[in-house]
Amino acid sequence: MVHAATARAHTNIALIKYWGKKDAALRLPFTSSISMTLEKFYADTSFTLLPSTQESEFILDGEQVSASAAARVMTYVATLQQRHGVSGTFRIESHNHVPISAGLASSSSAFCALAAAFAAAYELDVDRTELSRMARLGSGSATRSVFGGFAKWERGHDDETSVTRPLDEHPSLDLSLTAVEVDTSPKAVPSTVGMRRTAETSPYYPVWVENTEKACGLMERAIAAQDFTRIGELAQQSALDMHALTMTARPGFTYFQPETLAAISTVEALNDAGVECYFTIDAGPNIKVLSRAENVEEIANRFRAHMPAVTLTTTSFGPGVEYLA
Ligand code: 2P0
Repeated sequence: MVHAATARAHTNIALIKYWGKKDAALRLPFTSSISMTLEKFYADTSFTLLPSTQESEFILDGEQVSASAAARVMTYVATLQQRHGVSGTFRIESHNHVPISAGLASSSSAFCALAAAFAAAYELDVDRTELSRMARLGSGSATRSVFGGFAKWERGHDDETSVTRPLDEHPSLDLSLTAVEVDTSPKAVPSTVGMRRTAETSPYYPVWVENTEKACGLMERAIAAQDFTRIGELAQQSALDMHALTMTARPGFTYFQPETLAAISTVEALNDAGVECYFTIDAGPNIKVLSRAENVEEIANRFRAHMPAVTLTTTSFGPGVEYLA
C-alpha cells in the first residue's frame, strides 16, 4: 500500500464551452466541449491515508479548510471511495498555482489533481480515460485537465461514455493565451448555478446544444489542420453564444461587466490594426485573448494603454496530469 501520492494538474480553458448538465449527480453534460490545457496555472495536491484514529482534513495553501467549506471536496472523496470499494480517513493538502489575478477558474486543476492523487494513494489500477471519468465527478471542466494540449470531453450518454480524450497533446501550433483580468470580485452567479438555470429555463437551450455539437466537429477539424484563424473564430463564437444564452435564462443574467465590453472593443481595435486575435470568456467578467506569440507584446501594450487597471498573464499549452511523488 502506497498510502500517499501527489499529483499536479493544470487548468484548462474551454474553446468550445460546456454549459449545462443533463445529469447533475454524475455531471453528464448536454454537449461535448473542447479545451486547451494551460502551462502556467496548476494545482499540486497530496492525498495521504491516515490512521483510523485521525479525522479527515483538507488543507488548502497551508490553511485548514473549515468543515462547511470542505464539504464539496469531502463528499467527492466519499463518492470515489464508494465507487472504488476503498475506505479510510485521509489528509488532502493542495497548493494552488492559479493566481487569482489571472481570473481563471481553478476547479478544473483542483479536482483533476485530487482524482489522480486519490487513485495513486489507493493504488487503483486506472488508465487516463478512467481518471477523466473520476475527475468529471468532481467538476465537469476537471475531466479535460487529465490531458495536455487540446482535449475533447465527449458528452457520451452515461457514466461510462462521458470521458475525455486527447486531440493533440503536444501541439506545434503557435497559440498564446493572454488572461486579461478586469475584475476579481466574486461571481454573482456561481457557474454550477448559472448553467443549471440556463439549461432549465432558456427557450434557446436546444439551439445551443445543437450548435455546440456542430462547433465541436468544426473545432476538431481546425485543430487537426492547425488552423489558428479557424480555432480563434470558433472559440470566440462559442464564448459569445454561451454569454448570449445566459441572458435568455429566466431570469436572465450576465457575467459581463462594463470592462468586459471595453476589453472586447480592445480586441476589435487590435484586429482593425492588423493584429489577429480572438477572445474567450468563462463564467466571469475577465477575458482571455488568443493570439500568435509574436503579437503578445503588442496586445499587452494595447491593453495597458486602453485599460491601465487590468492585470495581464500570458501562457501557452500545458501538459496533462502528472505525479510528483
Ligand atoms: C467550461 N465553464 O467549459 C465552462 C465554460 C465555465 C464556462 O466548466 O458544475 O466548475 O463543477 O461541473 O466545471 C465551469 O464550471 O462546473 C465551466 P461544474 P465547472 O470550462
